[in-house]
Amino acid sequence: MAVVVSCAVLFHAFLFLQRILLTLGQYDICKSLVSTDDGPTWEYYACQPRPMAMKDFMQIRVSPSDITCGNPPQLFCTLENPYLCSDECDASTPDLAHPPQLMQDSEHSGLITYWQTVTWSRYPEPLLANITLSWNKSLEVTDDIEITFEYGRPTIMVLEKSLDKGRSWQPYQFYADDCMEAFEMPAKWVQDLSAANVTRVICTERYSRWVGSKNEKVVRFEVRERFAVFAGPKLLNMDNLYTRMESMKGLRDFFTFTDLRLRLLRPALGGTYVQRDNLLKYFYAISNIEVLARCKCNLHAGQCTFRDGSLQCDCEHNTTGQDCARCERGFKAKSWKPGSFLPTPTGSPNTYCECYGHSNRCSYIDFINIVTCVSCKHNTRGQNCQHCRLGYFRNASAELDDENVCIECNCNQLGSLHARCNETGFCQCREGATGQKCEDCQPGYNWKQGCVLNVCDDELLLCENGGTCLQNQKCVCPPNFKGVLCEEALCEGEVGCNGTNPPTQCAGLLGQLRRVSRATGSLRSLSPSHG
Ligand SMILES: *[C@@H]1O[C@H](CO)[C@@H](O)[C@H](O)[C@H]1NC(C)=O
Ligand SMILES: *[C@@H]1O[C@H](CO)[C@@H](O)[C@H](O)[C@H]1NC(C)=O
Ligand SMILES: *[C@@H]1O[C@H](CO)[C@@H](O)[C@H](O)[C@H]1NC(C)=O
Ligand SMILES: *[C@@H]1O[C@H](CO)[C@@H](O)[C@H](O)[C@H]1NC(C)=O
Ligand SMILES: *[C@@H]1O[C@H](CO)[C@@H](O)[C@H](O)[C@H]1NC(C)=O
Ligand SMILES: *[C@@H]1O[C@H](CO)[C@@H](O)[C@H](O)[C@H]1NC(C)=O
Ligand SMILES: *[C@@H]1O[C@H](CO)[C@@H](O)[C@H](O)[C@H]1NC(C)=O
Ligand SMILES: [Ca+2]
Repeated sequence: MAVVVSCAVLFHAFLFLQRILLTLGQYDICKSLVSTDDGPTWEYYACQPRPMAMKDFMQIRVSPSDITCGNPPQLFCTLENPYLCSDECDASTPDLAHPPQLMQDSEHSGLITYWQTVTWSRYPEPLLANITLSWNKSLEVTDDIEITFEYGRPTIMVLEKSLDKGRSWQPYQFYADDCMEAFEMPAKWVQDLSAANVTRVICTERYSRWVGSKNEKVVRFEVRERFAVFAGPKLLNMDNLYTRMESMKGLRDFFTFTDLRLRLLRPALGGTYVQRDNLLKYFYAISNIEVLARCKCNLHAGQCTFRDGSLQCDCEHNTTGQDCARCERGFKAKSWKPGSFLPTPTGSPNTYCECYGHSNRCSYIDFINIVTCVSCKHNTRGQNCQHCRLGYFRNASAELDDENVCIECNCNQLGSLHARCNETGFCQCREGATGQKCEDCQPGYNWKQGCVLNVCDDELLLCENGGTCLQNQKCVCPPNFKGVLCEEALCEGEVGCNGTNPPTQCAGLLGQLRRVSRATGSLRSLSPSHG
């Protein structure tokens, strides 16, 4: 027995720990001081406030106005004790009153306290009640919404939500003991939802069938099971969920609301038909409404506080407003954007339009986990359009969001190796070329569709024996000489030769030596001695 108990304790400790882990550790800081070569600077991240028990901040309204029991005082009984109708609801006696605020009190004493309605004495007119929960603030639900019913759960009800502080409403989930009969909808289980239909509004019979009023008191809106579609059954892969939140249209909004409304349409019946002879056992009673959620701050705040009667994000990243949905005064020039869960794990604040105004489209690349700008304009490129395209360099005196930030390298096609240049606009030159754009030639070279090594010139590579240098490329030799520098006498057999062969051979060698030294620069000191 002792073993069983400790296992149970361990198991609950584990569940508790897992709940904590789920809610902590991710996207909880907005910025941090990091050291760089230029000294410490702020780095900014996507951030969101911790989840809170939102029942502490909700405004409850019930309608119709005379639905709460006790005015005038009345008797009621229960489904499990239908003939002992001696319990009393009396609004004027604190111990016997069941006002709406008992749905959100904290029950420290261990005593269950609950709101209770009048009984169904007007049957067959339906017993209808609306409970509206308002926060005057966008919230993002982080855990199951749990509504605890005393004396049995309703056989028909609808949970609705509003995203605009009650101006418009939409159904969130339908609940009935027979979905077809009540709503003409097939009964579904949240477990059956897949990635493709996780935001589908379903009707469930799971919380409406009679199992005894003590056994199952809770009606749930299943948030964790929906998260699990992406994060796995133990919600360990939250990164995947956050990634989907970013990329899947409507997913974040599905978990967002400013108000909730419970429309109670038919009370618990005890598993049978309505018994007209004892209507005092039909009513609604709710002891608790648990809503674990965080303030929606568009990933621009790590804290949310209750000020001036409503929750407000403590905005960072130069944003402001209740949901950090605007730029702070003085930051209007940069258009506002929500932060992004991506790239994981820190996300990005998107403080500046992250493409520096060179693109207005971003896309998420799944397999390398980055958000990147699409179709950067103004000759920019890169994840944030923060670099210059190939063949352009950064204008050092222009801001990154300037249209003129990238200047064309303009490298001379013939003089340079490629179109790229360095940060100051210098191109990489081919052999012999020089200048910022490689449009000039080094000494010893001359421009001829690029810089070409001189064959002859007026300084070192002189044409010999009276030859003349033609455009540095060719010695035009007198009739009886040949060779690159006209250094070889033209011998027609043995006849024409007058015994000067040895010296001309020597001159030919010298010419070759000079050319080699021009090219390498290493033998330069040899040449002038013979010049
Ligand atoms: C509950 O709210 C719905 C939607 O606004 C409304 O049509 C209905 O009359 C309300 N019911 C009660 C009992 O107030
Ligand atoms: C709701 O919140 C807004 C923004 O903080 C505030 O201006 C307004 O007065 C609040 N309304 C109510 C009814 O509290
Ligand atoms: C959701 O999709 C799955 C399969 O992708 C299907 O089995 C299930 O019935 C769908 N649920 C609803 C409510 O449409
Ligand atoms: C907010 O503005 C201040 C002052 O101009 C600036 O130093 C800071 O970097 C901005 N914060 C972000 C996240 O851009
Ligand atoms: C560099 O940027 C400055 C500031 O925008 C601009 O005045 C200048 O003309 C730009 N230089 C070039 C070469 O485009
Ligand atoms: C660019 O290249 C030129 C020439 O090689 C050099 O003088 C300059 O320092 C280089 N600039 C940078 C930023 O590397
Ligand atoms: C030998 O060559 C020189 C010039 O290179 C010339 O002046 C001389 O007449 C030539 N002698 C003979 C025998 O051909
Ligand atoms: Ca209570």
